[in-house]
Amino acid sequence: MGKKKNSRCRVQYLLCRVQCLFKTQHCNSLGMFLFTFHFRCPKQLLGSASVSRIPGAGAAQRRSRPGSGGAGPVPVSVPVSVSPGGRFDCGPERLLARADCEARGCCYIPGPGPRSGPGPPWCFFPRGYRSYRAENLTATESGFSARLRRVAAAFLPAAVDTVRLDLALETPARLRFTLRDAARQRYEVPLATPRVQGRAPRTLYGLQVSQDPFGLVVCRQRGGTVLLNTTVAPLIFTDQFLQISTSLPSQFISGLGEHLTPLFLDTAWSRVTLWNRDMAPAPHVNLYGSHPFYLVMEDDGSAHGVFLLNSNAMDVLLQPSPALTWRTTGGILDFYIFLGPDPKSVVRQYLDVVGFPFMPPYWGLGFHLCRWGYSSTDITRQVVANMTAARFPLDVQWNDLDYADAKRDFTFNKKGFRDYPEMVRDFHSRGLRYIMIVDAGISSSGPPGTYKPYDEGLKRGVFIRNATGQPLIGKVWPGPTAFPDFTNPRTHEWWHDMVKDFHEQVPFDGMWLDMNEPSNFVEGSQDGCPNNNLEHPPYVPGVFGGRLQAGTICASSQQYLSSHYNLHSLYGLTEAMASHSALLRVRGKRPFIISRSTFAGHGRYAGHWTGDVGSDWEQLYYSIPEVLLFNLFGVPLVGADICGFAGSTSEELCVRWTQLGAFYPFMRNHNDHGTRPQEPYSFSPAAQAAMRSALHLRYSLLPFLYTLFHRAHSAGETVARPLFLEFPTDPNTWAVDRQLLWGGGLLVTPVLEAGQTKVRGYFPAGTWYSLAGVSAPDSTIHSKGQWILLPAPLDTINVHARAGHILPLQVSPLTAQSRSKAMALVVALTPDGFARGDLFWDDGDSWETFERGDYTEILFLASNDAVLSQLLRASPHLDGILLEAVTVLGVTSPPRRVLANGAIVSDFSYRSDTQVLRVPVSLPMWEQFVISWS
Ligand code: MIG
Repeated sequence: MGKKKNSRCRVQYLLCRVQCLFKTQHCNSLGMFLFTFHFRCPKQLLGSASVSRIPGAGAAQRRSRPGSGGAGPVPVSVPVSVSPGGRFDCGPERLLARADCEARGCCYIPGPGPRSGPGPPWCFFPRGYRSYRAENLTATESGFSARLRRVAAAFLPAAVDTVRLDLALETPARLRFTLRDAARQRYEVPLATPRVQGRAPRTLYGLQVSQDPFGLVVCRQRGGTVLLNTTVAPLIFTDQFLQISTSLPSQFISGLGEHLTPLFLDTAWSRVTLWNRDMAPAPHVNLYGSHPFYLVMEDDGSAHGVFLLNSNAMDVLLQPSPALTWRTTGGILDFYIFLGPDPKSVVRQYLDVVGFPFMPPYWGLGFHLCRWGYSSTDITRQVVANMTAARFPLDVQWNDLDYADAKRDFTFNKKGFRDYPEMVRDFHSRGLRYIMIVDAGISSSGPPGTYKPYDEGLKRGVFIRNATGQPLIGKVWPGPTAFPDFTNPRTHEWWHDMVKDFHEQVPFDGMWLDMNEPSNFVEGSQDGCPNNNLEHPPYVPGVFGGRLQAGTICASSQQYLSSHYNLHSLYGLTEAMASHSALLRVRGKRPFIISRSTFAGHGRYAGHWTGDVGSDWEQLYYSIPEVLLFNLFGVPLVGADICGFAGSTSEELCVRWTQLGAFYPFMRNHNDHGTRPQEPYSFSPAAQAAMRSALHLRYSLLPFLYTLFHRAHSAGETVARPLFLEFPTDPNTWAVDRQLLWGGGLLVTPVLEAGQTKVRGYFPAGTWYSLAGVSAPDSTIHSKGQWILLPAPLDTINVHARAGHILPLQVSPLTAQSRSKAMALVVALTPDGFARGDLFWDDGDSWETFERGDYTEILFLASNDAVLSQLLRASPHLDGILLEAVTVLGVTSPPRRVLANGAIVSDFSYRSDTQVLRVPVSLPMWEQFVISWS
């Protein structure tokens, strides 16, 4: 017995280098694969010098204990041992005692650290543990394929004997590989991804395949960095448990949302669980969305990304070696690897696969106001009146469940909301837009004939079914509810009809999709769930509540495309798709949708708010990494509830939150019922003034923000951007998540702590001009790449323009409606006098203006003491809009003469202490212009 285990811990590594198939260079750092290695259990090395490298292993004692397995000391030829930080758990589904562990052919070393919980596993795979052997490696049109034959006894049920590997060199920077059951069709995520013909030449990546045990290595052709190496642990492929591990080239890994985390994840034994869940944001739990995508910063500032296209409940484990393990409970393993090589390219390459973000209407970038508890139209109207009276910009007024009749979708209560349609029309006549909440669950308990959405839905068979084929009934706000199955095309038709009916009564402008994880107040259903292997899989990821049904519907309930077990985390995405097309058909304009639940690819259809965040300073901070991460996920229209949702805010917190919120791409103040009011007008005059100035700052920047959204929509860029995306070769920027950029040109440094009037921010090397905040003569920052302490009194948020950028602004706007007013430019010169920027402009509301070419695009360029505009594309939409002012930052010597289109400007002003040149002009924006100074 011991002998047998021994031999399994000493397996020959036979390697085949695939590059011989493709004539690519091999990765330098993988020279070791040219040799055949013997790997063995570290415990067999305990007699050797390596014992000191395994602290707390207590080797001598253990070897002397009878029946402890192992064949005694073995001569050590190759000192390859598994360091504690590099151990991969051999008992994923349960804790194993030594005997069970060794029966799996694994190694058992107690400690260091606890037996369960975070830390090195006591039972772990030896290097070279055989699970699958690659055979029939064959070149294909797009890459190669192989059959992986299972060579190990399975320790989890329903192991797949033959796995088919297909690898495609899709583009020079992107490869895809899938692992499927060779004998049987399995569930695959129904997300349309690019179809690629042929094989990309001259790829950035090199590949190696280890044949036995099977493993795949992806490295950079240039420099040889190993980006992916699945030979570190065995592949496991069973019906309901699929696992694959990889080394990571650095510990700087970001992504894998949605979670309450810093921007970069913790690789010291952390676990990230993906399974959409209605859950007030807290650390270490699965939240509303699933984005199985990560981005890693490599030592030299290169970046790569990995996307696992899989929608099943999963855990992703991170460990210090550093390494990562995917553990999913179904589907197939469908991986995309993005080689960048810079982090912006990684994001774009990811979005090439899941889709570029939708273009929001211009009004959607204004200020949104909401709360749970605006219990009548009178109160809602009063809120709007108060905003106007207090001179706060407001573009979109919202209502929560209060409007609905018995909390049912597509109804309104005829008491407090008797004049609901009139209220919405009144808002429209003042230039406001209106959005109301729509919950996922459809009330199912009324007598037939009393609630059309349910009656019609039943008739058309749109609801998710339970084991007996009946609509599954759970319980949400209206009481008993059925859940529309948005994977069924008929459901989309039905949803459209309901949206249309309601819109004919209440002309709303957008939809707020809540409770769509889907959330359920009873576990599974009113009748519980069947006892089967979908409800109780052999491995349950670390979901909050411990069971898949917790807070949602039965995993084994049936949807049109597959079981809910497979489709659960797609609920919000599919609802957003249905709502997007319904709104488009009903309104004929760009849809505006904010959804709580999300999945990869969501940004194509909708935005996201970060759910029930608490009104506290910690959550204020976490909102920055959340917003930045969703930008990496291709969901740029994102924001947290300003001033916090749950619990009562404080005046100071609400001021700081409004200042930061002015730089969320989606800016909404929303509040729970029963807590203190937090509309901007409900605070002291001083607090109101601070909030007003933050709002004005945002509104003046809307042309810039809108242009960034266009870049996101048309080119896969981010809007709110982490510093590392712009400065990847400055490692100081990587973990910065208490600041954010808008595009490449604007750096926001908010105060995130109570009682502070100063704030420290990191300024990458270069010149940064204070745009807002304290504009003293010395406020320009010439940074060598350093942390800088900035003054930040309560009425101030620090915002800096980056040298080299030109920002288009709106002059003193009060609503997004005032986009027809005048514009201005801020020109932030580099020390050698250069800057550039652009403006995208259309009617702000029509569908596919970019796609139809119905827009204006202007390039702004500054050099040689002049700034000029160049019309890249013209349309009538800018007609009548004048450029009123140009502010040039960094003009080092006083100009004597300023010309606008050749005419002398006599009333320019210049301050030599601030080096700011202000040029008042009156030039048509729709024509090219030149402004020069000398
Ligand atoms: O169970 O509609 O996240 O924004 O105000 C709570 C009431 C239901 C949760 C949403 C929140 C909303 C609330 N909803």
